[in-house]
Amino acid sequence: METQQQGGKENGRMHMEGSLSARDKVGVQDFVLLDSHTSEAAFMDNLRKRFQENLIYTYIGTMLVSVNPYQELQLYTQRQMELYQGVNFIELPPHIYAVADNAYRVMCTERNNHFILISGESGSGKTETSKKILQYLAMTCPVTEKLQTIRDRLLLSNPVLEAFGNAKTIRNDNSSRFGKYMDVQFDYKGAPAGGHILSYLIEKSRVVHQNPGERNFHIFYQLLEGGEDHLIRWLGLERNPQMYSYLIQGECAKVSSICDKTNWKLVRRAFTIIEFTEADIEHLFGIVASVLHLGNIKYEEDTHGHAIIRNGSQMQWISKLLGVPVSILQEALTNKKIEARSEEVLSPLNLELAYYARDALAKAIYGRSFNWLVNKINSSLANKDPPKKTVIGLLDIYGFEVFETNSFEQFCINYCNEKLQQLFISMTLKAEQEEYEIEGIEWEPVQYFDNKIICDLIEEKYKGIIAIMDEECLRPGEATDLSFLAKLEEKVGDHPHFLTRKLADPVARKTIDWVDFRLIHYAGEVTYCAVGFLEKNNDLLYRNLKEVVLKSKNYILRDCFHPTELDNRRRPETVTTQFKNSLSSLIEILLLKEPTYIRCIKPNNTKQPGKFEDMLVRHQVKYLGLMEHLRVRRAGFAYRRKYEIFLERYKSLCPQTWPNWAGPAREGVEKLVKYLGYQPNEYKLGRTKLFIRFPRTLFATVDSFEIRKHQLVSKIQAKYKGC
Ligand code: AOV
Ligand code: MG
Repeated sequence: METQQQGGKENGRMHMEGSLSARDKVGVQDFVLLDSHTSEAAFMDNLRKRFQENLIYTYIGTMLVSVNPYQELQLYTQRQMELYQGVNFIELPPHIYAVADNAYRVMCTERNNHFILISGESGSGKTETSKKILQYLAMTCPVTEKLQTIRDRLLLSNPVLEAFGNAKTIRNDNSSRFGKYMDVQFDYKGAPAGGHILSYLIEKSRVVHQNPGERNFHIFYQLLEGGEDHLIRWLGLERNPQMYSYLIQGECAKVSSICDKTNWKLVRRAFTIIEFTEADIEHLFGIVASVLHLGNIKYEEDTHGHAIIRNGSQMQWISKLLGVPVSILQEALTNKKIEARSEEVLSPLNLELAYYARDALAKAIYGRSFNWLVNKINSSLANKDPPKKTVIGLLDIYGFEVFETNSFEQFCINYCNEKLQQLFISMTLKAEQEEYEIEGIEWEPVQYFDNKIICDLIEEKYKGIIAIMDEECLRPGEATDLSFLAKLEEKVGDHPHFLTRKLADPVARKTIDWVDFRLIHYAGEVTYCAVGFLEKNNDLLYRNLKEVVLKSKNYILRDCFHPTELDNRRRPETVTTQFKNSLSSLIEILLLKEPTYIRCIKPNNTKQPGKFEDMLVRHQVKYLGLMEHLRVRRAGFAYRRKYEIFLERYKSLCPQTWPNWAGPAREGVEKLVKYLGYQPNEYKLGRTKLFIRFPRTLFATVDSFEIRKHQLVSKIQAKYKGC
C-alpha cells in the first residue's frame, strides 16, 4: 500500500526528473540533483517538502539523510523488504533498506567487510534505524534451518540490551545510555551466521540518580510491572516503583509511550532464545533487585558520627540475593578498610561516605552485570564454524546531547560524537579530496570544518582535558573539582574551543555556580558542571566492597569481578582513559571496513509528528557537514574502483575484455566503460582507479543477478531439505 503511495509520489529518479510538478511537490530524492546545489535554502526546502509528504529519506549520493517522522509510517513492511532486495539502490525511493541492501550486495560480490555508521543527535532516530537495518538483514538474507536460531538471537539481542541499557531522558523516551557496535557475520552464501557486540561505557550514574523527567534503566520498571508473581516474591520486591528511591527521583516512573509490561514479555522471550537458564535469570535479577534494595537502605548516625544501618530488612534481601552473609555486608557498607603498614584497619564511615559507598556498590554491580549480559549474548551469537566470514558492522551510539546541567556523562557522550564526526570527516571529505589529488584528478577543493582540533583538546596526550583530569585523579585527597578547573584554565584556557569564567575571585570560587567550563563542540556550545568529574573518572569502589562481591555466591556477580582488582599496587585506568582507548580501537576496526553513512536529523524538540522546526534542522544540517558533503559529491565521482578489481568483476560485459584481457588493466577498463556507453565527461581514469560520476545500473545488474541467484538456490535447498 505504502509502496504504491511512495511510488506514486516518486517512482524512481527517472520519473522525478521527468515531472516538474511532482518535483515541486515532493522535492528530489537525491540532493545531488538539486539545481541550486550550493544553496542551503534549497537544501532546506527540499528536506522540508519531503518531510511534509512523509518522505523521510533523501540521498546525498550514496549517503542517506533521514528525518525522524515521530509517527509510524508503513515503510517497513514485509512487502517493502522484498521490494528492495537485490535492486540497485537508485531504482527505488531512498530507504534504509536500500543502503543496507547495497552494503550487503557489495559485501557478497567483493567479499569485503562493511560498516554502517548511524549518527545524529539524541532522539534523531539512530537506534530505530539500526534495529530496522538488522531486521532487514536478518529477514531478507537467505537462511538455512541451522542458522535460523542465530537469526532469532541476533534480532532478540536488541530488546534485552535496550531493557538494560536504555532509559527515558528529557530528549528521548528510549535513549541509548551505552554505545553499541554490532558485527553481523555472514557465511560465504551470504547467510547471517553469527554476530558480535562491543558495548561502550554505560551511564552507570543513572542507577542511583535521575534528573527531573527522566527514568532509571527500563528493566527496573519492566520487572516490577511485568515480572511473574513468584519471581517478584523471590526477589522480595513490591510492584509499585514509588517504593524505590532509585526509581523515583525523576518523578516519572510511568511513561505513556512505553508499555513496560509488553516489553518485559519480549525480554523474557529473548532470554529463552538466547539460552539463558532459569538460574541465569534468577541470579541476574537477584542483582537487579539488590540494586533496588540497596537504594532503600537508610543510614543513621550514632553518637560518634558514624553511619549505622538500623532497619535490616533490605540487608536480609541483599544478603540472600547476592549470597553474602549479612554481617559482612553490613560491615562493608559502613566501614572502609585501610592498609596501615602491613595491617588492615577498619575505619567507620560518616553518613556522606556511607551513602557514597552504597551508591558505588549499586553502580558497580549494575554496570558489571551489563557487561556480563553483553558477553553472554556474544557467546550465544558466536559462530563455531571456520572463520571465512564477512561482516556488516552497525554502529549505534548515544547521540550528542545538551541538558540544562551537563555532567561527566555528557562530556563522555559528546566526546564520543566528536570522534565519530572526525571519522566521518576523515573518511569522506578529507579522504575523498586527498584521493583525487593522489590519483591526479583535477579538483577544486571544498572547505570544511575539521573537528580534529576539538578531539585534540579533549584527548591529546599530556595536554588534553582527559590527561589533566587523570593527573588530578592521581592526587587523592588534594585535588578537588575546583583544582581541576583551575588546572584546565591554566593548561587549555587559551584554546579557541574552551571557555571558562575566570576563577580569579577566591570567594566566588566557593560558590557552585562557578564550577563550570564550556566547550565549543562541532555540534554546539555545551556548559559542563565540573562537580563530580574526578570522582566519576576514578570510579572508586572501596576495597572491602570488592571483597564482598568476590565472596558472593551469586555466580554472575562473582564472574564480574576479578581477584586481581584487590591488588593495591595495580592502579586501574581511569574511566575516561579506558573510554578513550576503546574508542580508538573502535576507530581502528572501522577504518578497515567499507563505510556507509546514515545521518539522522531530529525535526523538533517536542517529539511531535509533522513538525519541522527550521532553525533546529538547519543547525543540524550545518554541523553534520551535509552541505560540504553535497559539494564534494556533486563535483566528485560517486563510484570508484581499482582497475584490476573492476575489470575482473565486469569484463564479461564487453566482448573485447571477455574472457581475458591481456593488456594493462587500465586500458581494459577504458575499453569496457566506453563499450558500456559512458561519455568522456562521465568518468575519469586516475593513476590506479576508475572514477565514475554517476554510476548507472548497467554493471550493477550483474551483482543483483548473482545475489538473486544465491537466494533462489538457498530457498530451493531449504525447501528440499524440509521434504
Ligand atoms: P536515537 O537513538 O537517535 O536517540 P531513537 O532511534 O531512539 O533515537 O528515536 C527516538 C524516537 O523517535 C523513537 O523512540 C521513535 O518514537 C521515534 N522514531 C525514530 N525513528 C523513527 C521511524 N523511522 N519511524 C517512526 N518513529 C521513529 V539517543 O539513543 O537518545 O542518541 O541517545
Ligand atoms: Mg539510541
